[in-house]
Amino acid sequence: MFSGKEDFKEQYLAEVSETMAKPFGECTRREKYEVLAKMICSRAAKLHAETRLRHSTLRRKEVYYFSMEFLLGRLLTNYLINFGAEATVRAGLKDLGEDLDELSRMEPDPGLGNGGLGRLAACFLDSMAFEDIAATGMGARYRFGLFKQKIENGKQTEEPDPWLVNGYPWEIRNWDSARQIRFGGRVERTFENGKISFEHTAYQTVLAVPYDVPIVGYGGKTVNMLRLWQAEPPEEKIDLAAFSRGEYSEAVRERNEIEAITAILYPDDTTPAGKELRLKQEYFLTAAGIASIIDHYKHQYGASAWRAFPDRVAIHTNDTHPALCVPELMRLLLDQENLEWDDAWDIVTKTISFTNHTIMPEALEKWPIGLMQQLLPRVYMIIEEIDRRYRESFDRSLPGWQERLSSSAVLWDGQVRMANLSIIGSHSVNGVAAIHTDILKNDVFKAFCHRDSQKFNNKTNGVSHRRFLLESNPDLSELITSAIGSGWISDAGQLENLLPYGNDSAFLDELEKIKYGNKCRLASYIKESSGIIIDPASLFDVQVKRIHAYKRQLLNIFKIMHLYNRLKRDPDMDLHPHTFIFSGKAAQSYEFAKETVRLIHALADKVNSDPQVSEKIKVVFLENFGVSLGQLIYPAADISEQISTAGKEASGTGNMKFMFNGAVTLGTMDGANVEIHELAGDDNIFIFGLSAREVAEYGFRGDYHSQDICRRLPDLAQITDQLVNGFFGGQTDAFWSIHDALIRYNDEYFVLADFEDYLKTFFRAGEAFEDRRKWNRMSLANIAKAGYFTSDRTVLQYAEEIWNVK
Ligand code: GL9
Repeated sequence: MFSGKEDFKEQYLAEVSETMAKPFGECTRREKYEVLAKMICSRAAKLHAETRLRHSTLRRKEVYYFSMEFLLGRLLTNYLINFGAEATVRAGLKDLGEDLDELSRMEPDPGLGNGGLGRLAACFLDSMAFEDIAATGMGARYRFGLFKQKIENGKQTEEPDPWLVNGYPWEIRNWDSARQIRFGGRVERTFENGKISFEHTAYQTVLAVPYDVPIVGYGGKTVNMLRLWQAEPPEEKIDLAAFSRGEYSEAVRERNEIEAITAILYPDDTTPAGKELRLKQEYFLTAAGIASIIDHYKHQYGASAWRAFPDRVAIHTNDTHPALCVPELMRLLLDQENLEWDDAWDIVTKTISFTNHTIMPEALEKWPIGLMQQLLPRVYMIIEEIDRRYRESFDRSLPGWQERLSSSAVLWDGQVRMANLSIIGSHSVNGVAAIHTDILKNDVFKAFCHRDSQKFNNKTNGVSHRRFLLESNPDLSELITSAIGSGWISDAGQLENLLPYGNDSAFLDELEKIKYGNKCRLASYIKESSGIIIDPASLFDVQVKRIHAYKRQLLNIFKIMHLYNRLKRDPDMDLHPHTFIFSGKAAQSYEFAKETVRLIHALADKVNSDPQVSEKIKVVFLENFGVSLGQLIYPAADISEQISTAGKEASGTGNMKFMFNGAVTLGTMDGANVEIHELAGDDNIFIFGLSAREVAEYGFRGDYHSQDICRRLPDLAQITDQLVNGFFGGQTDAFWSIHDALIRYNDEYFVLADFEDYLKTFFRAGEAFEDRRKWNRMSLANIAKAGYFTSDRTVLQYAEEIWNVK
């Protein structure tokens, strides 16, 4: 990319004066960032053109990854690393009196997702480019990403995230590839020459304009694309008559209505949005993406080569949000390309595949039939026909068929069930960790599995170890490379070669020193951002993820309350100093989660301001969790808290990011923790709590009584009392909703049931930490075994076993 730092400086300075029209010295840091990013982006764009040409010459099968969420994180440093230009640029900038990390912080971190699901999609893009898979991401360009979290008086408040105010240097607006999307209107059947056709009239037209973001694979050879679609009104959409009457807002009403489609990301992932706008967003992405695929295909292979479509194109739907890919692809094949139903259906089901990401029942999307009919009349007709044919084909000879049919049909009880539509319309359905896939097969989607077990498969999640280790933890990466060479960067499995270093005390000391350095880095961020001073020599016990009842931040809080109570009774208690670090957003309308955030702050106030305990324990909540903050936190953790109720966390991916950075997991047998346990081995992880089976059995038997546990454990009773007895201030400050969830409503997530074992296991981990040698060896074992959790492995499995891409 640059022949050396002098070459870089020359090109960069020329670029600065050309685009900013002022000398380098007069530019703000943000401007300097912007020019650099634009420069890298245009090189990436050029390589994208080359990649496309190469892939199309080789007739590579193309993968389209549809996702309503992509959490890309910042791109500058990542792309410099991928182009092999980081050191050169860093050195050149230094000569110019600038610092790459400071410039990089000027980049907005686009919050186009809620959490794990969105970040997974971004990791997949990274790995697909690295593996030279011809892949395109299809997403939405929300003007406002996930809200910015601010804490005011100990409570979460939400502020808009206008990430685009200064423009986004990584995108290329591609107006000439815009599509027209239709909403509403009427559909009439007409007969002509013995053939039915469907005429759609009185609809509203929305323009879908793609913004393309280049996705640079490590090594810089493959550059793919993420297409973010933006909704825009067609130019003529302004009511001039209203305008001249002085009714300005009426004049632009429809424009605004259309722009609203991609104005904001839905912040709730597990509550049914129940919003017409959300359905519009989903169809908007789906229809724009499918139309562009069809056009590209026709351009490439002609307008009659449909039979070969599934051999050349794979469409993957990330959760049910893009489930309308199924009827939309049917619609185009039937109405536009004039295929017969059976042929079209064969193509659709061979092309589309589907990943389920959660078993939380409230996240299984459903839409009222009336809404679907009114908003998408033709698409609804197709869904109805899919449902009719599914019912017709259902085997009614086996006992219990009625129940199986009723749970698996698409239309039920006045609703369109999107998961069922996705499953029926796909050739592959996968879960995201072994235990999750088992639950899908044996429970949530049992009826389907009974019919067609072949369809179901597991693809355990992975994360980009290049972003979350190589980029986020440069010192550790250097140590690893000095020991085993740099092969691990492109083949994470090679991290296993670190295992012999478990007996090398110099190496282990170095590992500890690096962790300490990362903890210092986080400690200074904490001091700057919250004023709290923490001791980098203390054990960093970290839980960062969305705030949710099933993820049980509450269990962690109760553990800290327990420590507080004990230290008050016995200030000389033998306890290595601990810093408890939390970070995560609560969905805007999720009251319980917001109360949890308030509780963490109330506890932090109490603990940190009490000199009797604050020598031993500190509690910190870091505001506004996101990809960038995560990259600072994961490398600094000693303990990774993964304590969801068994059976509830589909996989988790934070657990993997911690593991790559040598944190030791304290967790339940849930999601991918099960596989972490298997790989790291019993000695290198701390497992506690009910198993998924035990949780489920309590459910069948109905014999869990949370109050019995409080009766048995006076310490725990004291803690639940403290939620409401004035411990945290007056009655207005009490945490009644949390107290009631546990005591009155019988603790749905088994917080109290798991408390005792959690605490015991926590103390075991603390003891292990005191033996530095032993701990460092555990940490190393985790790094060495983390290779399995690279998203490189995951996307290769998708490619081979689902997409059939060589
Ligand atoms: C999630 C699961 O809850 C996680 O366990 C899983 O690791 C990820 C990725 O597969 O998917 N499903 C889901 O709806 N979210 C997940 O994180 N939610 C968000 O992304 C907010």
